[in-house]
Amino acid sequence: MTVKTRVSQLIAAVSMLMLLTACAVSGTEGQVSSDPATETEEAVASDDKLIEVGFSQLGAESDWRSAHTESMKSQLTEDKGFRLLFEDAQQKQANQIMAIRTFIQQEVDYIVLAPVTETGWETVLSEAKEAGIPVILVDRMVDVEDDSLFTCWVGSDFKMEGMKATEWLYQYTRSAGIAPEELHIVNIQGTIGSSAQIGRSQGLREACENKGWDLMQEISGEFTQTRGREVMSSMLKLYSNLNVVYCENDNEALGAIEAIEAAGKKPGMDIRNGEIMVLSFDGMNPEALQYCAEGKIACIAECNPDHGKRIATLIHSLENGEQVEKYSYISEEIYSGSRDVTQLVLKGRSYPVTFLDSSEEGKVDFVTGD
Ligand code: GZL
Repeated sequence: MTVKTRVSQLIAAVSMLMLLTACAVSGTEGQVSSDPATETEEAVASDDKLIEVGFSQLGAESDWRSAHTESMKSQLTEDKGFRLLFEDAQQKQANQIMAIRTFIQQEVDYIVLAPVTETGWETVLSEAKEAGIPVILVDRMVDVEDDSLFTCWVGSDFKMEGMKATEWLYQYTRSAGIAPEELHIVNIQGTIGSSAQIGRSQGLREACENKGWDLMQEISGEFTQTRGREVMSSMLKLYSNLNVVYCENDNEALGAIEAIEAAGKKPGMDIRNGEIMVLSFDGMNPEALQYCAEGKIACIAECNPDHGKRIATLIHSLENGEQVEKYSYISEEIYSGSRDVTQLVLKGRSYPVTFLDSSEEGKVDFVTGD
C-alpha cells in the first residue's frame, strides 16, 4: 500500500469523523447537517410542537387504575402532539407533591393530577399557579378554597354512583318482598378521604337513613383485594346477621367473596336463605363482571376510567385559547345479571340497567335494557 493511499485514507477517515461529530452535536444523527445552527433551530422547532404534559398518577392499586393509566398514556402520545412525563405515586400524596414540583422545575406546559385524596393540595397547586403552569385534575377532586388553582376537572359523579347502587338494592329487595329492616349492611370503603370513597359512602349512608336499612359498620378496604378479604373476614366474625356487603370497588368485592367462601358462606342474591349479597363499583375487572353475570355480585355501578381522550381534547382546546368547561362528568352504566330491575329513576333521570349474560365460560355479553 503506497504512502499516498494511506494518507488519502487517513484524510477520508478524519473528514468522516468530523462530519459525524457535527451531526451528533446538533442532535440530528443520520442527517448530514450543512449548517449546525440551522439544524439546531429546526430540531428545537420540531420539539416545540410537542405539548409537554407532566402526569402525576396516584398509584396502581386496582384494575380500574391500570385501565385509567392506559387510557391516559394511549392518548397523550407524540403522534397526537404530546410529550408525556409520567409519575406513579404508589398511593402516597408526598410522592405526588414531589412529582408536581419536579414538573414545575422542568417547566412543563401542563400538569395533570389524579389526586389520591382531596385535602393538602393548596401549597403545591399555588406553586404551579405562580409558575404559570395550568393544572388539570382527573378522576378524583381536590378540596381547595380557591378553585382557580386548577383549570378544569374530568371524572365521575361518585355520589350518583352510590345512589345508583343503593336504588338498585331498594328496587330489587322491594320486588323480592324483603323488608328494609331485614337488611344488615357493612361498607368496605375505598381509600379514606378520596372522592370516590366520600361520594360512594355518602350515597349508602343517605339510602340507609331514608330506607331504614341497618348500616352496621364502615371500614376501609383501601380499594385492594387483599385488604377487602381481610376486612370482610373480620366483619363475618363480628356480625352473624351480615347479609349485604357494599364494596367500593371490584377488587375489594373479589376479596370479600374470597372471605365469604372461606367462611363456608355463599355470595348471592337469596339473602332470605343465608346468602350474602355483594354490591360493587367499577366494572373493569373481568372476573368481577363474570361474577356479576352469574349473580355472585348482585350489581356493579360502572366507574368509567376512559378519561384520556377528554383530557387530550381539553389540552388542545386550551392551547387554542378556547374556554373549557370547569367540570366534565363522564357517563356511566349500572350492571346486573338479574333482570328483576330494568331501570332506575334518580333526580328525574332514567338509567336503564345493562344486563350481563355469561353464555360461554369467561365471556360476558352486555345486553342493554332498551
Ligand atoms: C374512581 C377511582 C377509584 C376506583 C378504584 O374514579 O378513583 O380508585 O373506583 C380506584 O378502583 O382504585
